[in-house]
Formats: sequence, C-alpha cells, structure tokens
Amino acid sequence: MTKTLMTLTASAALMAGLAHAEEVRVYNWSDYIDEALLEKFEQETGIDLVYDVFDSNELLQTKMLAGGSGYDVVVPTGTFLQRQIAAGSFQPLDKSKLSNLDNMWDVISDRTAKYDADNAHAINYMWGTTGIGVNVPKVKELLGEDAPLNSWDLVFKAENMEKLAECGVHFLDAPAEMLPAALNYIGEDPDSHDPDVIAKAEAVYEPVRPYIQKFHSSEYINALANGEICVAVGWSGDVLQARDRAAEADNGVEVEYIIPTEGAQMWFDMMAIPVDAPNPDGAHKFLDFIMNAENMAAASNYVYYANGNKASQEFLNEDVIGDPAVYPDEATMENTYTTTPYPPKVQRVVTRLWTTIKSGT
Ligand code: N2P
Repeated sequence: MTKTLMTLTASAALMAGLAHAEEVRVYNWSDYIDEALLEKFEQETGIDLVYDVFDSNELLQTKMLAGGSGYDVVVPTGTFLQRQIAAGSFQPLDKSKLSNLDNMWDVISDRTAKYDADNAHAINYMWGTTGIGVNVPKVKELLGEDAPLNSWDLVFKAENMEKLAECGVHFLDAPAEMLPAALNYIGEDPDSHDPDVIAKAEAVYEPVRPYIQKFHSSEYINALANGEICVAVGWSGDVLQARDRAAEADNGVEVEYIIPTEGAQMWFDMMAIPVDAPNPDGAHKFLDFIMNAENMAAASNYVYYANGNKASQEFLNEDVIGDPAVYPDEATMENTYTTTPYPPKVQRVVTRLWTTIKSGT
C-alpha cells in the first residue's frame, strides 16, 4: 500500500516536472534535417524539442499571418519571409544570443539581406534550386537517346509529356515557383507581378496538364526513388535524396537532378522566430545550435542542400560541396533567377490561377 502510494506520488512529481520542462517547438520543411541532430540538441541543452514538418510556403504563410501558431522557430523561403516580416509576424533576433553568427557566409547573407534588411529577423538555413528530377534510363526508353534532358521542354512540351505520362510525372504544388518556371520558359520575366503576364502561365500548363499525375511537394522523393514515377519537377536536395534512396534500395532506378539551360529558380530558406513564440530564448538556442559549423555540415551532408554557413564548408562531404547540383558553379549560378514577394492582391491572383491550373478545367 505504502509502496503503491509512493510510486504514484513519484510519478505525479515526475509528470509535474515534465510539464514544466523547457520546450522548443520547431516547424521546418519535411526531409530537411538529419534527425540525429534533433536528439543531439536535446542532449546538449536538456530542452525538449517538438519538431513538426510542412511542405508548402503558402500553408506556413497562412499560419504566420493568422498568428498563434505556437511555434518558436519556422522556416519560410526568403520571399515569403519578406512578406511576413512586413506583416509583423517575426521578432528581431537578439544577436547577443547567437554566438555562432560569425560562421555565416557573406555571399549568402548579402543575398538574403534583400528579403530582410541586415538579416535582422532570420538566419539562412539552406538554399537550393527548383529543377527537374529524372529517372534517366526510363526517360530515354520512352523519349529516345536524345531526350531533352537539359531543358524545360521535357515537362512543358506536350509531345514529351504525352509519352512520359506512361511512367508518371509529378509537379511541385508550389505556385510561387511553378508559375515563374512557366513564365521563364516562354521568355517572360519569371518575377513578373503583372497579372496579365502571370496569366500567360496558364497557356503553358494547359496542353501538358492531362499528363501531370500529381501536384505534390514531398511525395515525389519516394515516388522517384522506387520507380513509381520517372520525372518530378522538384527541389535540388530532395531529388538527390531520391537518387540515394534508389541506390540504397539497389532497385535499378537511376535518378539525376537537372538545372535546365533556360534557367531555374534559386531560393533561400530562412529560420525565424514568430513574434508570439512561447520560448524565444530556446528558439535562439536552437538557431545557435544550427549555426554550429559541424552541426550545419551534418545537416547538409544528410539532405544534399547547400547552406549559408561558411565555417561548415570544411566539414562538408565532397559529394555535397563538390557537386554543382548542390553548390552550383559560376556557369550554373548564371542560369538561375530569384523572385520577390507577390503583393497581397497579386498573391490572390496567383492562388486563383494555380487552383484553376491544378483542377485542369
Ligand atoms: C525540403 C524542401 C525544402 C525546399 N524537402 C523548399 N524551399
């Protein structure tokens, strides 16, 4: 009897203790970290980490603009960050709490300062490009040896898509990237904010829409890796993760990531602290942990995305820092473009247009 009582008392005390344990809630993109790092953070700091994932800037933006997300750290892309800063969604960083800030790479910080003056609200986590993931043997089997593997023709020409539909094609469900890709393809400014120009993207999608099996921003990694699909318009590191998963499975699937010669979008994903974060102090600890050179290198080595941390570079694997699909060389860099945030009115046009394109009506 006494023993039972004591056990109950002990576990009640433990539960009370747990209820008061410090917690940091992070909301990051899916397939974007080595989970061993999450445990390492908990062990080093004694802080409980709640780690949730998303795969859409639009979804994150809705949460940020509504407020009360309950998150301490979130990771919008630069353009979305800029819009959310303007809306008052983020608190300025307390740089005195970020001892690893000197590790950051000025080449990237200069670029991200365009979205956030002086990088006052966010640090760069990773950056990359939006291109095409291809199961090369499969695509050559269907389109022949001279398949346009270096061109957006692969996915924007109906004659190609008609054949590729047989092995499966996915597109990202990311209007702020997929509309610019279509505009860039037809020689329009991918960063146009003119609704009449943006509307031209519809004519690019119309002839190929019947052959797009799905618009989704995370399923394509496994779908490419297991041969369920043969082409995905997707993000650099995700496609390279698919390549590795296929190699590990030894299933005969060979995946390559392509930055088409017509150009591809380059973007920067930024870690920021919501204005109403429950634990801003813990959030700064998480950001500082991420900016540690070895931690940041471990993350990039795992997910094949480049990062904005100069000090991490000596710890990067050669197949990461030496791969122009991850760290583009100068020629590839010249082939990329960036965009700026859509003003709210244009954003509504974009959202409507994207819904129409996806519904295929
Ligand atoms: C990770 C996707 C991150 C890139 N799966 C999107 N900005």
